Amino acid sequence: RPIGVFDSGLGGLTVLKEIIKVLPNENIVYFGDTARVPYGPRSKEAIIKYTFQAINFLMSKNVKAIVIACNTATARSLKEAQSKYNIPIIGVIEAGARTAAYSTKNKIVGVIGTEGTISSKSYNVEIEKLDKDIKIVSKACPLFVPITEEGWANTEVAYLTAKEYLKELLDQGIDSLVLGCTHYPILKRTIGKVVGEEIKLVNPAKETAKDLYDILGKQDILRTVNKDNPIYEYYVSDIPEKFASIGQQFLKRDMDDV
Ligand code: DGN
Repeated sequence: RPIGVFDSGLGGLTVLKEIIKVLPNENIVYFGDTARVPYGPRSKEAIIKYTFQAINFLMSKNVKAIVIACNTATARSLKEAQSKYNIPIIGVIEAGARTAAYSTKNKIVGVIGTEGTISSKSYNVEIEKLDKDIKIVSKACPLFVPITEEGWANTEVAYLTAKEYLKELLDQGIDSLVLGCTHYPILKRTIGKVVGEEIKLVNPAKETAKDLYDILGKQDILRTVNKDNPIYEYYVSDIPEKFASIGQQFLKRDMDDV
């Protein structure tokens, strides 16, 4: 049985990429809700509805576990999804918070994400569970999503946008920065230029992939025997052309099954 990966659009491919690195033998079904992206500015109720629809679709593909790769959907609907369905469902925020809490030395952590993720304070809640003394400085950076989708991640526009968004966080003396949105790892080089090498950039997808490995291992549902190549299937809720072309940059591998 495959693993299901759900995102509001194509950003979740950065998470898929990390999952494939850690679990190269697994079959995966990816669903991107491209008709309704972005989720960032939407209400909690709308996002719960969309997430349940996405999970129902993935369940119809007989998935054995689901990763909600979207930070906004994790922030708004993970708990509701976990209590409604009886297969393992994980999000990206707990793993990202854990990585940040362990990486910070001066206990000042920056978190960036969509408006929905930042206003939910989900990263704050998860980081504070691990260490109450960590100060969290957060900032919504909605323009990063269209900039990356335009293929402008390494341009002057991206650099100046990052400089403007991140100056408050730098003023507060953060030593770690959580890239709390699926698109932001694509901007890693540009963000790194703005914040400098001393600030650790945290990509929640990396630890999420390890969590998934542990969960599948514990339930004894890992696909360890690699007799055939794994199958990756991609589904989107709107026309697939943009997903296919830009998706390749996000995934840095060819997608034949869009
Ligand atoms: N996938 C979303 C997230 O990680 O929050 C970003 C895209 C969006 O829906 N705004």
